[in-house]
Amino acid sequence: MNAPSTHMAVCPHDCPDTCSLQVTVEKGRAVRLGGNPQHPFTRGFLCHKVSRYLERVYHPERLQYPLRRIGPKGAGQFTRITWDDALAGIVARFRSIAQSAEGPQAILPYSYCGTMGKIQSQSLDRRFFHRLGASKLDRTICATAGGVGYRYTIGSRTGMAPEGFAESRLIINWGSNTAVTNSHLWVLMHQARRAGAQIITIDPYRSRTAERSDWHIAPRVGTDAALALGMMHVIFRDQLEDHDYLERYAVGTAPLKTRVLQEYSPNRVSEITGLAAADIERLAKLYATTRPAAIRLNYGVQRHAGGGMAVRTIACLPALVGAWRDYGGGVLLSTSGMFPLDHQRLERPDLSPPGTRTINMSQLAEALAGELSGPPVRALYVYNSNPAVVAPDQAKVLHGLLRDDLFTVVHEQFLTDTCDYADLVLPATTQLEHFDLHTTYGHHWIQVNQPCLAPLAEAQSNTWVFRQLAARLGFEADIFQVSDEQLAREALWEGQANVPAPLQGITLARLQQTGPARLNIPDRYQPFAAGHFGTASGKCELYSERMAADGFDPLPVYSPPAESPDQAPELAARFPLQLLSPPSPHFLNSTFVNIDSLRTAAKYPELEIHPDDAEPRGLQPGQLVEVQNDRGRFRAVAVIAESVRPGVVVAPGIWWNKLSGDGANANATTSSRLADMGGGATFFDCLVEVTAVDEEPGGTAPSETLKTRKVQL
Ligand SMILES: Nc1nc2c(c(=O)[nH]1)N[C@H]1C(S)=C(S)[C@@H](COP(=O)(O)OP(=O)(O)OC[C@H]3O[C@@H](n4cnc5c(=O)[nH]c(N)nc54)[C@H](O)[C@@H]3O)O[C@H]1N2
Ligand SMILES: Nc1nc2c(c(=O)[nH]1)N[C@H]1C(S)=C(S)[C@@H](COP(=O)(O)OP(=O)(O)OC[C@H]3O[C@@H](n4cnc5c(=O)[nH]c(N)nc54)[C@H](O)[C@@H]3O)O[C@H]1N2
Ligand SMILES: [Mo]
Repeated sequence: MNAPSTHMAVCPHDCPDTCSLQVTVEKGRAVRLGGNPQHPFTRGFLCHKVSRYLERVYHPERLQYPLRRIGPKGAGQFTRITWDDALAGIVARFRSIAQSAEGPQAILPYSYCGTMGKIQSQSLDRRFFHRLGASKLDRTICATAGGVGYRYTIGSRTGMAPEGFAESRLIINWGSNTAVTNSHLWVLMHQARRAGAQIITIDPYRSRTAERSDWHIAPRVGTDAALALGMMHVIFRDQLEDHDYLERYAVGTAPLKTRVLQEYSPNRVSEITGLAAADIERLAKLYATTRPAAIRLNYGVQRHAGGGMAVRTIACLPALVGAWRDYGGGVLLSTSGMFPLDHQRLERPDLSPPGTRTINMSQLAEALAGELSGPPVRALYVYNSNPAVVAPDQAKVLHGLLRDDLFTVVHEQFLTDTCDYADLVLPATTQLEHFDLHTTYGHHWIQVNQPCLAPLAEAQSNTWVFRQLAARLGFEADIFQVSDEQLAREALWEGQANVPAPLQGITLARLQQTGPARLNIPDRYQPFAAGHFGTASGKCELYSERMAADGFDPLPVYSPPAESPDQAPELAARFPLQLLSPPSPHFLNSTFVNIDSLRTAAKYPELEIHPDDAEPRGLQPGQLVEVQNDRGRFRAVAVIAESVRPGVVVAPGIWWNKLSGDGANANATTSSRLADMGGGATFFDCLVEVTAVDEEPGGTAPSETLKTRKVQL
């Protein structure tokens, strides 16, 4: 019993890599955690965050007991209570709201991907809120704009095989910080580079990926569609297109050709993007004449008012040059659409009463302010998310969370900023303490996570809580008193006759016995080498009837950002800088900010600014600055560098408010405006001004306070 044992687990975090983990447990305690060398894609190495996962599991500030608020909202003052009291309190409040005139839709679940595991993020929780009749949550904060845009062109959420990148000769990271956010794919890109491939990165910011690429192209923020259309112009003008591929497998070539030849000359695109016309020419020619040519298309492109259209447009490029014909060619946005789990059975959307409203999670600010249609939100149940920190228009979100007539429950591993506003805080298990089933959005493997530790103190898993609440509300035992393992079997279609082909033969028992399993797809997976797109026409839709029916331009077009000097000159006169706030390499969204070793590595909230913008503002390196617009303000330490285009500033995140200067992070300035498609968030479409903060004479300089700020919980 006391001999060390080794267990297989899965990294739960929101990242395309979904690494396979190996954990050594000795006397009930995890003593080592590393990558599983047997996993063919994640191959035994971990990022520097997750290799410190045990610092999270055994952190002295892990939540251990349910807590009830005793101070004002936002103050984070709590007293310990029992689970019985906590559950009874939730049930009483949910019941009284459901029975009131406002009804159960006044209850709003709020969750995202604190864990990506299907069971702890997307199973009994969904059943519970559906059965309760609560408002539904549209989970738009990350990927929906691009998801919808991509589907218009391609017809599914499928793309080239990630392994194929090792054989590419030209690789474009388009709005993708691959070296940081998808490190196992980056390794394959380097394998290709050693074999002679060129790596290009398109990003207004010299990210770590851009720094390590052969060519960094830095367009103006939110102008990617124009760049892609300029490439198409050159390709058609110089007859570099793949006629045969287009003829067989695409629709709309002729109108697209006419549009790009007439409207998107390199000179016009140069004006929009700020790139030299010669660079646009060179990029187009390289892309059209190098095979295989791969595009890693990621989130940087999507988080703008025109983000959906940008993704839809870039996704047309491989068809133009026939890149899909090659293994190692095409575009990869996400592999998430390749795992056909039985979501209907798992989530039971049929339990939700017809006509139940849906609230867009990117508009939490509006929802809490009572600005959306339907009853006001009276109760908020947060799990797997930290909205006080990650949601846009933060001041308004926090204002809503302060409402005394709002009943807020937060299920968490740590006392996050969101917890500070809760009426009840519930302690959550970590990945080593609960069961889960994992698909992924970055490769083709499915895995099971077996718990190897007993839950810490009174921590409980998400599904445990929903089972308890369901029982107390008298919900059907056959739907709710179901084990995590049984839920996994249901997700895998076990016992059903019509198992989708990619999942045939993949059972929970097999995953438990033999570890990660690859979907049943060909070894050298090439989805569109010979057409077979998922669109209505079965072809790559350069022209899309569906888009026309949905009120969009049916052809690719440049759809500008909402907040840019070109688009909003009056706003830009007051707030002339475009703010990007992508994740810091040391954090995973807001997860890990409270891990001392990682926060020390990230130092303090920084703002990278170009010397041409720093100089007229009188900024010195290392100086404390305030970043602001009409929505709010936050503080950071200035880093003056040519790592950003003039006119662009970058604040890596996502810092906890209470571990930042003045208690706010970059989301104090971001807007809850939605993208053109999928109701997506527009974090990177944000104009701000930056000013120096005077250091206090005599006292500790504010920048020093910010730099030395420690966890104060
Ligand atoms: N280490 C780490 N890894 C992560 C995460 C993390 O927090 N930390 N988060 C995970 C999650 S949830 C996600 S969604 C993914 C995100 O993965 P990525 O999309 O790779 O990450 P981002 O850093 O959000 O955006 C990528 C780049 O887009 C750039 N960008 C911003 N605006 C534009 C634009 O208009 N055009 C172009 N071309 N580029 C632009 C940004 O400067 C940034 O460098 O990463 C996942 N992996
Ligand atoms: N300014 C700006 N804002 C952004 C972004 C950006 O790039 N810039 N990125 C956006 C993107 S892409 C995303 S995906 C979102 C991410 O937003 P979130 O999904 O909210 O991600 P995290 O900040 O990592 O918070 C997840 C929380 O879940 C908790 N958790 C982990 N496991 C469990 C569990 O098993 N049970 C429970 N109950 N809790 C658990 C963690 O402790 C953590 O506090 O942020 C968005 N916000
Ligand atoms: Mo995300």
